Amino acid sequence: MYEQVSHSLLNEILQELKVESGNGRMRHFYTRLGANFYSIHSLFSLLYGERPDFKAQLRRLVETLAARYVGRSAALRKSDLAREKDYNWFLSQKWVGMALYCDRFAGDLQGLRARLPYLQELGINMLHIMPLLDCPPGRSDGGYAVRDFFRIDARYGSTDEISELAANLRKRDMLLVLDVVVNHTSDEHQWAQRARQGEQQYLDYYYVFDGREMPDLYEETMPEIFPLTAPGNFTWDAEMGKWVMTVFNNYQWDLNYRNPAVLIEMIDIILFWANQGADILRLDAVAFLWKKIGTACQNEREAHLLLQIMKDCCQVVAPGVLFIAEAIVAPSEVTKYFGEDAINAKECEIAYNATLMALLWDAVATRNAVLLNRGINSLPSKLERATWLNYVRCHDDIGLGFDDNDVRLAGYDTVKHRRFLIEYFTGKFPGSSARGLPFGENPRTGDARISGSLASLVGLEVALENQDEAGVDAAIQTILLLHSVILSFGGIPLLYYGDAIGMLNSIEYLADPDRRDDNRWVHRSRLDWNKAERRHQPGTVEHRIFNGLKGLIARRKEATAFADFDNRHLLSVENPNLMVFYRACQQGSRNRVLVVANFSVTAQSQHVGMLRLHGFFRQDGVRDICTGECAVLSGDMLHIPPLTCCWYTE
Ligand code: OTU
Repeated sequence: MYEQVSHSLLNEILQELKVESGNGRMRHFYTRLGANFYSIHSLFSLLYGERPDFKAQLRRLVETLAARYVGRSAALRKSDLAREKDYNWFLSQKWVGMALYCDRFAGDLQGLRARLPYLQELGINMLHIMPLLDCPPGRSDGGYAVRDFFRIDARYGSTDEISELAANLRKRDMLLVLDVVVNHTSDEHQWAQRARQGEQQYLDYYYVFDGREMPDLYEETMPEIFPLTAPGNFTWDAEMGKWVMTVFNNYQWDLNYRNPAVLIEMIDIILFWANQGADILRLDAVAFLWKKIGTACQNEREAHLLLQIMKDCCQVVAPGVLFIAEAIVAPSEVTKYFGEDAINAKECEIAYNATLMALLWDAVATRNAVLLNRGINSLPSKLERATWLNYVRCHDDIGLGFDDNDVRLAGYDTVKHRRFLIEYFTGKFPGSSARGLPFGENPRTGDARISGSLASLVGLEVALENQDEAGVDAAIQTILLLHSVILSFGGIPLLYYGDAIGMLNSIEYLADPDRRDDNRWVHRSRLDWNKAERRHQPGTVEHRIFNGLKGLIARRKEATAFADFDNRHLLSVENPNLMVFYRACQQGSRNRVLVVANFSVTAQSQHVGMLRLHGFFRQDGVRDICTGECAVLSGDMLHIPPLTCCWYTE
């Protein structure tokens, strides 16, 4: 019944819009719209059904989709069709990503294009360029305070160069990932400017209030994201004479998705970038999309409904394009961004695995895998056609977002353990050689996160300063160990640009008044290409890291068991320093890979009895994929060198 209503409404809208259904060019559009409209209509009704302009808004949405479909190039449409057939294409082990800043890595887009061979040398075939859109110079939050969603910042080049780059990448069989900042705009965006001038249409794009009554109600339950630099969640705008919701920095105005016009604008923006040739879009801060008094204003059901509409609309216009959910939220919440009660992702196909990231850092500090194993065990399973983005470091800080219950079960006091981690990574804990900085310390709650480059956090900076060779070795081993885990865990590994050559912290940002209060810039330094050149000189730190990673990446791509078909089996072993899991090939049990990671700084042994139970070590033992040698056994004990992760095959 409802489906019929949906269907006739769609026909009515199409007639009003006078888009000819007989038009051959629009054939796939109609098929896909027909297939997705029931869902789009239901979701749109749930969110906006009470509004008198409901039908007009829905019509506007369909019109937007039709216009963007018309604008999609023949090449991209062809790729859509191919990916619709090979719909699990992104679960393959062949993909390995890197996130980088265009300017910090290569100056501008031309420079970036010239550096693609460097990425290919390492084996990278998925390129996430950090946000490129036009932002006000000083107040940009590293690109996340967008002033114009349709124009890239002139410093990088022209907007056309993006589609050229995308086409170039396609020829190299590389994927392009771009950001869409869906939660907020810069206060200099024209919507914000027009709101300031009192235009009601644009005041309705944001959460704007005359007095403190509503902001105070919201504040009762909203946490602070940047408590030191941007306390509270509202900013007084003197020009407007009103309070505006600014969850992140005070110049980032939160969009109000209670207004369907905002959703339609954002879908239009998403499809615009899909049409520029992006293969994957990273949707920033998706947990924050819906605000409700009396809640933390994160992970609300409506935020999920919004993402579902965005996905459905993308299925209609650009079905080959995937979404990454950037939702740095509790483990129990994060898998919901794939969509619940489904097989295929109905929100985002890919989600940042912040849980694994934080757990890996816990293992580095504690030198054991106790919490890591617990945390992985309680990571809710994901949908079949969905995958993780596994990373060690990214442009943001490290949040210690473990499940408190897991922390307790691991035998720690939740408060004391987090304090230990902060002390460890800021180098205050006795014996720690980490050089991180506390980020977002909240004096009220005692919370803090951590900034710092991978190399500095694992002690490379300190070891180099002290000319401590063993320390250098341990730091390099740790870098390779962590990457070895994200390359074998299941999902798409995402490297962070400086990490492949061991870039240290850079304090350059302190000289820039616009950046000095945000210490995340300590790990967003300019890539030192002289240093990168040393990757070709055997014996250098750069060579050891780069070459090590390059080998791991190549081996990953060969191991079909590493494709992500929910084929990871975590094994419980007696040795608390080890994480042990195996990956089984989708077809049959042959070709399995056993992953054994030792987080201790000393060699560890593990009885192979249990591994035998799982069919490993049947006869002569197993072969190490990376070295080609057999596993080191003495009697029935398997030996794993310190800070090492081995990939064994039968
Ligand atoms: C994201 O961050 C971006 O990655 C940050 O670089 C931006 O500053 C922020 O959004 C605002 O656009 O929203 O869902 O430091 O982990 O703010 C999580 C905390 C986010 C970040 C968090 C994150």
